[in-house]
Amino acid sequence: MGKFSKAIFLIISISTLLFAAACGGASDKSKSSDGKTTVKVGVIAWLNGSGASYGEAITNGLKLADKEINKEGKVNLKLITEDSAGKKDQAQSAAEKLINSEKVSAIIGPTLSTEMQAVGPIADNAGIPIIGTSNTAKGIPQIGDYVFRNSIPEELAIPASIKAAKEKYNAKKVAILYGNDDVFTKSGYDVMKDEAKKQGLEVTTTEKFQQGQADYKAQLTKIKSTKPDLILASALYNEGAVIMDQARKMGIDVPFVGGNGFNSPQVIDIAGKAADGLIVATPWFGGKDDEKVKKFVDSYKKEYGKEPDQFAAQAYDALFVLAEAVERAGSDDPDAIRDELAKTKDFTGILGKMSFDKEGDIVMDPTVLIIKDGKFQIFK
Ligand code: 1QQ
Repeated sequence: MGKFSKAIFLIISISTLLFAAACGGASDKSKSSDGKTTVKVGVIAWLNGSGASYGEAITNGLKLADKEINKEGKVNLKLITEDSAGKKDQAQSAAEKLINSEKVSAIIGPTLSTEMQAVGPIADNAGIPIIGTSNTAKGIPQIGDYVFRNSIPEELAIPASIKAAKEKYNAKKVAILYGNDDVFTKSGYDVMKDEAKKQGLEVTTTEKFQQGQADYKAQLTKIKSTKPDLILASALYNEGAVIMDQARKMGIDVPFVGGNGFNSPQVIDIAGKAADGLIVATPWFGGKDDEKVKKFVDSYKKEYGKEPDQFAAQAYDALFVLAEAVERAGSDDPDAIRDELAKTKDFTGILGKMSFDKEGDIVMDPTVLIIKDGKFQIFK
């Protein structure tokens, strides 16, 4: 090689090296042998304890979505799941492990708003996008730019169900009952209180309870004496179902309006007939005449031997939203994935059509359902 060609050779080699470095190791590593972008996704779910059915539905929905995405899609998502047991501290340690040791590029979860209030800031500070699929308290996506959710906030759901119940039963007076030691149940209460006022409903009494409480007779006796037309209750399914059971046994037969925590088939499993008359608003209705919904319900039943609930459906859609963002990003870079997630618009999943607003919150209309004859049905 002459001096000139040596110099050219050197320039070409250096530029090749510089180009490779600029492309970054992350995106190269993120391509599997079949050319698909491969991304590690952390999952934090409540899998043990009194609310384990929430986490079971969520992880079932995610596993089903993951199978379909990896089989048909253009990306490969590897789920790494951690149990939070519905506890803030455990959710926090799970997030730290997923971010620092597992080096995930995105997180789905955690289940409770109480947990997300602790985990959201950790993910946000680390620059890891996180999608809540079941958090409905106020202020969740506002935690930071990396925090999203595809669950309908209580601020949207509760006004819809109170309005429908008020109109149907010509209600004038409501009693309110809520858990005062959980971010979601308290947030639901705030909405119930404001909404009752807005809709001109008189609040006859406001009663509180704690998570894990077994006996609600004191609160229910008080409520019964005030003769409300409706009971607005903000509870997780375990407490909610016991409340309904005890209320019916005490001869309280007015309808209940509940928030997101009540929207679980567990309420029917635990309370049986006593769950009839519970009204909730939700983005999910499994009886919808829609090809995507039918296919999902069929595959879910085949895989897990039971009907999917709202928690399974929201988790399922969330993973597809993430998969599309990863596909557009074309890499496992968390910043690129976040930016693409933020652009999600008119995504059509089994919940219907959804977009993220500029804060990362869901834009979607809820459907009002009632439990009748032991089944969630459209409230008419
Ligand atoms: C929240 C909720 C719960 C009902 C999730 C299980 O909506 O904590 O925000």
